[in-house]
Formats: sequence, C-alpha cells, structure tokens
Amino acid sequence: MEAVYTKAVNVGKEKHPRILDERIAYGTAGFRKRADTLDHVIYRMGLLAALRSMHKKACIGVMITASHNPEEDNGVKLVDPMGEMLESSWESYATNLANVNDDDLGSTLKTIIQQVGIDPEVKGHVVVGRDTRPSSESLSKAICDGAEVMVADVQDYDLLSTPQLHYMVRCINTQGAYGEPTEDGFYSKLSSAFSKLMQKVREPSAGYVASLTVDGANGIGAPKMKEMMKHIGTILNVRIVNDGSTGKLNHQCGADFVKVQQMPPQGVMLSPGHRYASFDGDADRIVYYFQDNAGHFRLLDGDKIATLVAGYLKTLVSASGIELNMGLVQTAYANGSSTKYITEKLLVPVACVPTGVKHLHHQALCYDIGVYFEANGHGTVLFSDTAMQKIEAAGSDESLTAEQRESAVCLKNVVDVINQTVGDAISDLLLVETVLHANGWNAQQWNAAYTDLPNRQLKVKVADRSAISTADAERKAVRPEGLQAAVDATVAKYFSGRSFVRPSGTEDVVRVYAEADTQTHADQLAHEVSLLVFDLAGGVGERPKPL
Ligand code: G16
Repeated sequence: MEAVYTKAVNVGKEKHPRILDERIAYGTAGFRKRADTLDHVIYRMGLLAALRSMHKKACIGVMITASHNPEEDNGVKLVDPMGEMLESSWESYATNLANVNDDDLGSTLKTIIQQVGIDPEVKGHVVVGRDTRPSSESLSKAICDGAEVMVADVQDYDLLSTPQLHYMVRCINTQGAYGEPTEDGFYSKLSSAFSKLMQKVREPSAGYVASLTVDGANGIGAPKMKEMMKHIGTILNVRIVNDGSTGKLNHQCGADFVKVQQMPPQGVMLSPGHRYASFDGDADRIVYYFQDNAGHFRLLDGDKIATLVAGYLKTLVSASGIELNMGLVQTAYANGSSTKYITEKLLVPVACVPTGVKHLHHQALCYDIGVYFEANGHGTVLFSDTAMQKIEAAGSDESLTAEQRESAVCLKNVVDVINQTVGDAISDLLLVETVLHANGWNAQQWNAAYTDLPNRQLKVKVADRSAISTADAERKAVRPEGLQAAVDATVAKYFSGRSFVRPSGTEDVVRVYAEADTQTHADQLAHEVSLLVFDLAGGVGERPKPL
C-alpha cells in the first residue's frame, strides 16, 4: 500500500492541490460550497469512496451535485451499498480527509485503513454520477482520479439525477434483484409498475385528470423526466417547463424556491384546475401546487405528499388483509396541522428527527412500512423484508378473497413505482399520480384533507453558524445561551405559534421557521425570531427587515 499512499499525495499535489486554507465540514448531505473551492475535496472523496467500498466489499456511489443550492455552488453526496446516504460514523473520516494538508494525505488514508480494519487486498468499486452544473463535469473527473489512485474499479454514469445514482448502487449490490443498473432499467421498472396501476378506468365524474406541468428547476430532472415520459407514453400528459434550455439552475424556480417563497416559479402561469409540480436541481425533491377556485396559490408540499401516500397505503394494506405496521417520519419543519392529521385522523404514529434524509431514512427502517418526507418535498417509502414477503405471498394466496389478492398485487406495483433508496422527484411524481388516480381526486380534493397553518421560513446571516447548536430534533436551541428562552417568550405571544432556529447544513445561513394562526402573524413571528438570532448569535450585514 505504501506506493498507493505516495501516489495519493503526488496526484493530490499535482492535479488537485488544496489551495484554500479554509476548513470545510460534512453537512446535512455531504460537502457543499462554491464550486471553485472544491476540487481537492472532491478528489479526496474519490479516495474515501474507494476505502468505503473496500471496507463494505460493495459498490459505493458518489454524486456530484449541490442540489437546491445556486448554480455557482457544487458538492458531493456519498451513497452506501443499499443506496442510502453514507453511514454517519464515516462523516468524521470524510471531514478529516477533506481538511488535511496535501502532504498528510497518505498518512491519513493509512490511519483510516488501520482504524476501520480495511483489508488492502480488496478491490474497490465506485460509481459516479453528476448533475448539469457547469462545474460538475471536471469535479466528477476528480472523483474518478481519487478512486483510481486507490486502484478501485470506476464506473462513470455521467449525467444522472441523484436518486438514479442511488438506485444504480442498490441494483449493483443486489446483483440486479432490485432492478437493472442502467438508466433504461430505472425507467422500465418504474414505468411498467405505473402503467399497471393506471389501468383501472375512472368514472368520468372523478376529479382526476392525467395531465400536469412540471418545473424542472433548469436541472437534471427535466431531461430525465423527458426520458421517463418516452416509457410512459400517453397514460400521463406532462408538460415540462424550466427544462434548462434557457434559464439558470434553481434561479426563481425549483422545489426549494416554490416551497420557501410560497409562489409559482418563473415560467409558470397558473391556470385554475391544473396541477403543477416542481423538482429541485438534482431531482430528489418534489412539491406540488395549484390555483384554487378563489385564485389563491396553494402548496402541496412534502407533508401533503406524505399524508396522501400514507392514507392510500393504509387503505390498501387493510383491503389486502395483511398485518403490517406503519410509521411516518417528519422533521421540525412539518406543518403542525399535518402532524395532527396524521396522528388523529390517519391514526399513524409520527416520529420527529433532525433535518437530513439520512436521519429520516434511518428512522423509517423501524417500521414494516416507513413513510418519510421532509416538508421541503424530500422523501420516499421504505418496505421491510417482512413486508415485501407478506405482500408477495398475499398476491397469490388462494385462501384470501379476490379483492384481498387484488389489493396485494396493487401494493406490489406501488412498491415497484417507489425508489426506496432515497427521495426521488420522478418516482414520487408517479406515486402521487397513482394515488390521485386511485382516489379520483384533483389537487383541490387532495388539499382538502387538512388546512396548513400559515408559516414562514427565513434565513439569517451570522459570522459563525456553528455558534448555534440544537437539541430535541432541532426544536430547541441549546446555544447561544438565552436564545431559546427569548424564542419561547416571543412564540408565547402568538396564537398557535411555533418557531425554531437551526444552522443550515448546506448553506452558510441560520434557518428560522415560524407558524401561527394567520400569515401576518407567522411573518411577524419569523421576523421577531430572526432579530433574536441576529442579535444573540452574531448576525452580520443588514439587520433583518420586516416582511
Ligand atoms: C439537503 C438534504 C435535505 C435537507 C436540505 C436542507 O437537500 O438532503 O435532507 O432538508 O438539504 O438542509 P439544510 O436545512 O441543513 O440546509 P438537497 O435537496 O439540497 O440535497
């Protein structure tokens, strides 16, 4: 291995030197920063991905993307063997490797190998994907350089959505049992299940119309959705806007813009009765929206998707007669009304975990059927092995009624529409359309289940966002001292008020969330809490202004 360590240092110094003496930390979903400062970090993640692969004796994925961040940023997400995010115990290795001097690269690799107990004889296998950012192509080469220095086999998928790369990793590591590890395999698996689910002819009076407009955030989701549509054909009519042909990535468009600004993206003129969806920059999030009869913009976010899907799955499971437990996982951003609806109406237990798909995914594994969604539209559904076995068996169990068997077969097709590895905008879109079709609902009928509490999200700039630390699934700020008490006192002034603050793990900001009985009150509360953050946690620049 000595020759490999030396090569890691030499290639690092020659091709991917650490030019900035600035510390970078592993965040909510990997490393994320301005693209022109990232080359050495990405090279090193190629090295680390190879080590992880050697350790797990399985293929590991690396995705070059900064997802919802502006086009100038980029980042890297590491994908573990079953398509989940990198195990958190490895995040410290990643941070350490990303920050050492070029000369210390070899010794750092050696230490990781010794600490983890990696067999140096094992050959690594790393698969790489990238989004459409201008910087992504050269950064994906840096990944390949790193993995090749560690003598790993490298497979470059080129342009993929993040969830497609997660899917590939799982397909490869299950020797194809999860699906064929190709783009065509992805489209075929999902579209074939979707076609079966959409076969049932609806009453003409039903509210559902198989037509919607998709905002591709000028990112990778647009071309990939177009590919999916070639497989789906006329079952669903999808018009794609913000497809990257003219606009800038995530600029005034995409799921994050629509969710945070609570308005339609650029390029979309809402027409009443029509359904709209927005992807984010790497197509792992989706939100829906529509204009109601009174002409108001209505958002159907991750909470609304979670409740729609959980309600449908609950009905199907019950109709099939299969005994399975279900749980729903949310974060502090979940609208209070959604949590109330899930626990009181759907009677499904809800768990609250910190922001980040890695936390939600982990918790969702505790149930036979684990539905997880962040309010920002990032989520999926996980089925345990037991659930899968029961569903498969029930589909052909002659002791069950025809209706029960039919529900079990339907459930199996629903499983195949879902990308269980991570939130997937394309897969989630097909799932939502499936449920709306099955229920015969339009967007207004979907939205009627419960009414969101008015809410507002703001960002505050501070000198050092690590000055804020949180507890209780990010619902309480434990540092700086006095901040939480001040937030509590402010919240107490508002009817149905709730607010929390947390440092973002993807942007250099502190996020503030507030909800209250009216939009004016939610806006006021968010503003007051922003001022507290600014004053007590080292705000920089202009003091937050009222909305
Ligand atoms: C990533 C994570 C999400 C998280 C979001 C915002 O999304 O995957 O789980 O909600 O960042 O995180 P934060 O509030 O810490 O900035 P994406 O779509 O940008 O990869």
